Amino acid sequence: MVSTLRLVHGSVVDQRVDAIVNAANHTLLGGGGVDGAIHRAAGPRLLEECRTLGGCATGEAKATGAYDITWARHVIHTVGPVYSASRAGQCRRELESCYRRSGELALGLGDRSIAFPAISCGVYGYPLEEGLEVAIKELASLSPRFDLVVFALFRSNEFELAREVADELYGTYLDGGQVTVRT
Ligand code: AR6
Repeated sequence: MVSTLRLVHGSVVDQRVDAIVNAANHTLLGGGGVDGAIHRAAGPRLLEECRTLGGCATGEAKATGAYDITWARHVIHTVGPVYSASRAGQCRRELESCYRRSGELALGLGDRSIAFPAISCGVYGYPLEEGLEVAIKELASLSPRFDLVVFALFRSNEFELAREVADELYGTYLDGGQVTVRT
């Protein structure tokens, strides 16, 4: 298939897309990591809207405006699993669901481009290689339905490992520091 998934070394907040996905927590009231960065960039009106949403379950997603992230139309807040080896299968299904539900929500709102962080791969402790593999498989299957899907890897080790995983799964080519995956 000719659709592409772009892997980028950088913050999801800096991607010029319609929908920016946030790796949030159940409260949707902000936190550290990428959640903190998105709230800082979007400004206090984001928190005001989040307060009206009544939280979010693991594996689900909810949409808000993007406010001071002026080029974006929506922030899609999703809650990844807190990793536990004794519930590994359930964690994987929940992580898959985060990517799928976020993508479907954005499509339903008319967004044509979307950028994702590596959900659960930071504070929530998902094993990095498997977390990236789940992400890349889910994003590759979403990509034909968007004009652009970006997977933004914030840390160097995440970006390098994501390139390797994408290369193994689909084959990749380097394009100005970005990796394009043909699915
Ligand atoms: N800017 C952009 N990306 C970042 C930043 C940043 N400042 N910091 C981390 N990342 P994480 P999780 C990347 O921990 O594991 C929050 O407190 C990071 O490298 O943000 O899903 C929430 O409120 C990784 O690729 O999210 C929750 O309580 C990705 O963002 C909890 O953390 C996800 O790492 C969620 O944990």
